[in-house]
Amino acid sequence: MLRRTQLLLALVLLTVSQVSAQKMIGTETDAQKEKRMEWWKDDRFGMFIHWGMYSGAARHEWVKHNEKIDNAGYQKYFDQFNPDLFDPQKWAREAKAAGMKYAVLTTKHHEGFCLFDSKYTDYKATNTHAKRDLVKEYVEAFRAQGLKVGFYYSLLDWHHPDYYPIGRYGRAAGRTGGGDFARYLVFMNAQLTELLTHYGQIGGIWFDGMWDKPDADWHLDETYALIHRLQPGALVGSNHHATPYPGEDFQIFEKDLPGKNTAGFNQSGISALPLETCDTLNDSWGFNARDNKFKDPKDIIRTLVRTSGQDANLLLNIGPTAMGEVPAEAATRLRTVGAWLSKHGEAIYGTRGGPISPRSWGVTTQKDGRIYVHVLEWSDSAIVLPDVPTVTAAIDFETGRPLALKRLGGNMVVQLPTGREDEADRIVVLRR
Ligand code: FHN
Repeated sequence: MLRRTQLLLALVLLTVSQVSAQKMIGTETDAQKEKRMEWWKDDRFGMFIHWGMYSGAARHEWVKHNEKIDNAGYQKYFDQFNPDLFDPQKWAREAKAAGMKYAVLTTKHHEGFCLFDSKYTDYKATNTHAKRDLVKEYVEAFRAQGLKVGFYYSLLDWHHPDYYPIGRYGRAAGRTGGGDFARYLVFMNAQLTELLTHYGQIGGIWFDGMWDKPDADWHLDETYALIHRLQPGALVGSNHHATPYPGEDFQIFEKDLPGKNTAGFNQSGISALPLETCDTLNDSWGFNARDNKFKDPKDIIRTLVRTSGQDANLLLNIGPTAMGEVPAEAATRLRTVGAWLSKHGEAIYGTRGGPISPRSWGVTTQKDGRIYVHVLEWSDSAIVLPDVPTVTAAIDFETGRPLALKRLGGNMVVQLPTGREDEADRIVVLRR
């Protein structure tokens, strides 16, 4: 009864506030929007964290769907959830050491379990052995390391009875045969209000799961307006795999570089919005004890370089164990990337995509009148680049030594440092 009254009250408050919020979004100029997003574009690299009850199953975050587990069968992961070793400061230190500048944590994934103390559900960490608001601890720890915090929120919900009609996935996840989707949206907006009012300044909300019911009326304009009203600075992105909707601030590509679709998720081309690629260190997002397909650190660095060259961010995932530990395979990879960034970060942070469009051999980034040519796959001793007439000199990033630069029929032929062909990235700085 109390929960119903709370939801009704939330509905009234939301409706009133959405009207003024919608007006506000409409008045933001392009320049204001660019300013709002500047920190995020400058940061370039963030940590994605998939953590929930599924981490206890240790068989992929989709275990409830994959193994057709109903609510009763899934209850044991709730009962067992006891992250004794959860030390968000450790996570934050790992993120910082990796050179990441912001983070996005799954506050609620498709299973419906909330890591935060929401008054609109009992299905939350505070009711488990954890007995703590884990989102609060994450926020405090990451902020203390100077990292911006963001929240992932799954629109799709395999647990909530009002997520009805059920969508494409989790059909055997034990939901009832009825429910009120309008009430679900009120619940969702009420939870988002909690997330945006209880934890201080939030970098952004990262939605997922709309692809489960792409044709449902999600009233996105209302939800987005709500977010922008509660936190005008927060960014909104949704991983719906389609062309972005009004009110979204950036476009997300999953497990692929912007515009590519090798993994089968991305159904749309590149829009005019700022871009982000999200990717995994192995094949899974949530902790999966059977998934040992961890990527070569060099390839991870190259993905970061290629996203920067496309003027995009990289949100790189860790899937901590149910106890709260970052798997060692993930931690070592993060440290390798961090060590590389500590030397080469100048050519990544604060840059924008370079004047030469991405090529099979690599990409360019640019900042402060310098062009960084990132040579990723090329073994010859010189490279041919389209001429950028303002360029006056080429320099080896690593040693600061000049490299030969010749102009030839509308191209620049640039000498490459030799003997370093195996490195993740050879950077040539072009000075103007
Ligand atoms: O189903 C989810 C998946 O578990 C994970 O959260 C990723 C992250 O981009 N998004 C969904 C798949 O598109």
